[in-house]
Amino acid sequence: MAHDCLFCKIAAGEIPSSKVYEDEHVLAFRDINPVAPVHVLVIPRQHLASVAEIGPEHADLLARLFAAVQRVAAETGVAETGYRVVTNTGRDAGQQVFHLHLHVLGGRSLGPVA
Ligand code: D5M
Repeated sequence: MAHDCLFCKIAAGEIPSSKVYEDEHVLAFRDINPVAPVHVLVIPRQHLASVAEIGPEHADLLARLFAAVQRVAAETGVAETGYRVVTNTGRDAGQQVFHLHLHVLGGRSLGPVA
């Protein structure tokens, strides 16, 4: 657990969240500031600051993250209608929380990317 990391604290249950899915390696919870009817964050329990810290040793973890994305999409009803997966990396992307997270967005037509 990284010192003073909000999402590590959520993963540890020290800060409450609206959980959608969890297992040994991955947690998914609703974004506190949703920008779409479905807006869920999928995070690894392991602390990685962003995409920039992913290496070959994280291949299994990435597969688990995307398996969780598929489950979240199914459980929130957007698997059929479609959804977007976004991960912000660094300043210009507007990353606010430096614990790797995938935004799963859906429930409305999302339009073109950026
Ligand atoms: O996105 C960080 C996201 O994290 C942003 O959409 C708000 C969300 N957030 C912040 N605090 C919480 C808590 N406590 N619960 C749920 N969601 C939260 P970024 O990609 O870093 O800009």
